[in-house]
Formats: sequence, C-alpha cells, structure tokens
Amino acid sequence: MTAVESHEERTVPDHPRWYGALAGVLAALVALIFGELVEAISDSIPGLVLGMGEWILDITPGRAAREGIENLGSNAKGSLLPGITIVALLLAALLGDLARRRSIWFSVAGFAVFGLLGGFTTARNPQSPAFASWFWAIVAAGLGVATLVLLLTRMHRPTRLAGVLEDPRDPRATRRAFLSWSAGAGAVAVTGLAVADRVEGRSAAEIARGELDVSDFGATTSVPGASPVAVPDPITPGSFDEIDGIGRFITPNDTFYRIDTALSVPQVDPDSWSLSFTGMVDNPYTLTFEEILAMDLEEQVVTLSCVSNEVGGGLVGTATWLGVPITTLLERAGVQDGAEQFVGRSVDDWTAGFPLDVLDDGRNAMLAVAMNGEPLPIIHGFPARLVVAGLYGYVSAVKWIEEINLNTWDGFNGYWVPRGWSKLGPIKTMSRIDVPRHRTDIPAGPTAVAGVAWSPPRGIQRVELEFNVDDGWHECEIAAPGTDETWVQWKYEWDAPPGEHVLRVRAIDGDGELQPLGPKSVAPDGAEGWHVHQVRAT
Ligand SMILES: Nc1nc2c(c(=O)[nH]1)N[C@H]1C(S)=C(S)[C@@H](COP(=O)(O)O)O[C@H]1N2
Ligand SMILES: [Mo]
Repeated sequence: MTAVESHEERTVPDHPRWYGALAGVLAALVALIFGELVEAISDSIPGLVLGMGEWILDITPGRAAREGIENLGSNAKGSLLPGITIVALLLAALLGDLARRRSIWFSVAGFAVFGLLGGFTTARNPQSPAFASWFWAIVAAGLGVATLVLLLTRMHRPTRLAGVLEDPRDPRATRRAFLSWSAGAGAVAVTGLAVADRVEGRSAAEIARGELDVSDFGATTSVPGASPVAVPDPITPGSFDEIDGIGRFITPNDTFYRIDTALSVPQVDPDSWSLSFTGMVDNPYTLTFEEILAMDLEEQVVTLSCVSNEVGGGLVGTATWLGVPITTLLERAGVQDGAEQFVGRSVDDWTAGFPLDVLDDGRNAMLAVAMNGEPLPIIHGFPARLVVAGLYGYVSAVKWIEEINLNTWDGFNGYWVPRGWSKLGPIKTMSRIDVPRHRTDIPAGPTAVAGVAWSPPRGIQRVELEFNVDDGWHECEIAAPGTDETWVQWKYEWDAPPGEHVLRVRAIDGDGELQPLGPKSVAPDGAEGWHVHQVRAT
C-alpha cells in the first residue's frame, strides 16, 4: 500500500480516462437522485427521468407509438425509463471526460442543458406546478455541477480546471483522494435513493381511496331492500368459472389488464377533483366526487377490450361497474344541435372521442366510480372513468377523467387518432381458447375445451369449435350469465382421440354475423382471426 502511494505521489501521471467519466456519472447520479427525492416529497412533480420519458412518449410519432405504446403495459414503457437513465449517464460520462481533458466549462454547459431539459419536461406535466418544477430541476443540475467540480479538483492534474487547483502537487489532490471522494459521492447518491424510497409514502389519492366504502356510494337508500353493490362472488353462479384455466366470467381487479400512456399513474385526490362538461352544451357545469356519489348509481357488467388485443390475447376483461349513465349527465348539460362527438379528457391530458349517436341504441355507457365492488383502483382510473359497452378503450374508456366535451366530429381527434389508429373503434367479434393450453400434451379421452367469446353490444349467439382443420365445426355450450355487453364463457366436452390436433374457435354474433376470419393485425382498428391452439393427445 505504501509503495503504491509513494509511487503515485512521485509521478504526476495523466489519470486514466475513466476518472473523468466516473466523476461525470457520479455527478449525474447525484442530480437524478435529487430529482427522485423531489418527486417523492412533492407527490406532483415528476422526477427528471420520468419527465423526460413522458415527453418522449408524447412526441413519438405514429408508427413507433402504434407498435409500442398503445399496449405498453410492460415492454416499451418498461424499458423507457431505464433506457433514459442509461443514456443520461453515458452522456454524463462523456461530459466528465471532456471536463478532465479539456475544460470544466464543457460539463457546466452540458449540465445546464440537462437542467433546462429537466425543467421543461417536468413542468409540462399537466399535474405539476410549473415554477417549482423548473426551480428544482435547475437545483438538481447545480448539484450535479458542484459534484463534478468537487471530484475533478481532487485529481492530480486538473490542469485546465478553469483556474482551480493549479498546483499538481496540492496535497488534497491525490488519486486516493479522488477515489475516496468518489466513493463519498456514490454513498450520498445511494442514501438519497433510499430516502426517496422511504418518504415516497401513500399519495393523497391512495389515502382518500382507502377511506371510501362502496356501500355508501349512491343515493340508493331510497330503494328499500335493494343492495346497491353486489360484490361478485369469486365464482359467478351459473358460469364455467370452475374450469381450471378459463377466463373467469368476472375478471378480478388485480388481474384486469391495464393499458394507458401514463408513465406514472395519475394520483387524483377526489377532494380537489371535479368533472366539467364543456363545449356544445347549453349548461356547462361541473360535478364534484361527492355530488357524483350522491346521484342514483347503476351497476352494470360490461366487457372492456383494448384495440391492441391480439387474437387469443389477454387485453380484455369483464367487470361489474357502478356509476351514472352518461345520458343522465348529458341531459343536465343540454346537448346542442350539431354536437356529434363525445370527447373525454383525463387529468394527464389523454383524450378519447366517439360519435354521440353510438349511444342511441341504449347501450350502457357510464361514468364509473367503482369496479367489482371496490372504489376504482388507482390504475383503473380513480376517482372516475368512462366505460362504454362495445367500444374499444382507446376511443372511450377515459380513466382519471376530468372533462367531458361535446364537439363536432371533425372538431377534435382523440389521442390515438393522429397516431395512426382508426377514429371509430367498435369492438370486433372475438373468441378465445383458454384450455387446453397451446402446445401442451393432454391425456386422450374426455377433456373440456373452454374459453370466452365476446361481441359487445351485439352479443354472442353461438360458438363453434373445430378439432382439426376442415374437419367440421361443432357447437359449444355457452354459460348462462352475461348479457350482450359481456363476454360469454363457452365449453365443449371433447373425447380427444390420440394424436395431434389443431383446435380452432369462431363465434357468431347476436346479429348472426360470423366472426371475421382475418387475419388482420391490431392496427388500425383491432385484430381479426380465429384463435388456434395445438394440442397432442396421448
Ligand atoms: N387517461 C387515460 N385513460 C385511458 C387510456 C390512457 O392512456 N389514458 N387508455 C385507454 C385504453 S387504450 C384502454 S384499452 C383502457 C384500458 O383500461 P384499463 O387499464 O382499466 O383496463 O383505458 C383507456 N383509458
Ligand atoms: Mo387500448
């Protein structure tokens, strides 16, 4: 150890390249983690990485967005934030290296750009306070620069550090000093991250939601004897829920698919939230959460599907929704002649629109406040969302809604329309095989083939199953519960002969229309095709 030290103090070597890079990375970590602290403490200011991610999502045009984001429950959205972090750290490494070799001013300029970008991207979030977002982003960048200067001045030869520490033999400037200060900066960053994690706490939305009791929802006490909210049994009577592996008739909240563009789930405090009716209405008005809860609420079972659901996919589910019919709300607003489009907008400025005349057939369309006997889960739109039977979510099912705007058809395009998705989004007839699973071996002999099929609001008249291509179609049994607005469960008690089988399913809707054979992929208006499972009976 002493030998190494004396060697180091005798020579004045150029430091390894990575010293500068390391200093840059640590400086960036300090800045980014400071941003995480701000996010954790404020509840409304996004972190620097998150703000950047939101901005990138918003400016991503058509094709990329179409493939990635509409259904980025996991993939693209999941890798965006780590990706941004890595790019930021790589850039910071470059800046640190430049600072070591050339001038500190390169990295001051670089961090200033980071700070401005951070201020811009965090302030543009519709829920964040603009001034505070800018302020804290600039403070974060300043901390980054300070860290970098501190570390670089611990080095042997900070020759062009703008005048700081000219003497290469300054006793404070040794390789060891640099490394221990770096370790210190790293420790500060790690501690900051741990603290951010600790103080994150529960949002006002989570606290308020926890205090709600769905049995208090609705002006339902006036209907003696009628329970306003039927919390569905785990197993729906008359359903095929007992079949192992089938999509349950009522999808439990914790397995219900989630799709949205939100990188961080909007946390809406119902006490400071309201819903406004705007645009082509005679009486623009706003509703508070309490006012909504005091209205007559209805419970409806409706199947919701994402336009990005592939043939056989899981971006579809059925829930019991409690809410107010949209038509009731519109009556009070007084829809003007010439209004053609119903547009919903969320607190995070996501929008969806559908033709008003969709509602003419009397289908269920509601402002929902509860899902399967619980206040809406936060990821499913707390405190209120729209649910419209028979329309894909991207044109109708606005979560965290705060405005209902009536417009002409040409007067507005919802979020996904300019990004390449169809402006009209009726749900297509679809059927899915759940069991037996794809590419599995089953024992030859009696076995249940089962799944779900939906075509809201037309309903399902018949489900047919084929055991090998062009072998003929067999009618399946359909479970009793459900309406034309929900999916149905179907099953076929099959006596499986030994060998390879290609099971294929198709449905006939309530109008007698056969499910389209397709194949068509999800963009621009929903997938088409007959779902296939291959199995081997042995
Ligand atoms: N605010 C907001 N609401 C939204 C979306 C969104 O991105 N933001 N996505 C829609 C889409 S594409 C679908 S399929 C449904 C999904 O609702 P879920 O996540 O409750 O299943 O929400 C809709 N509502
Ligand atoms: Mo969707």
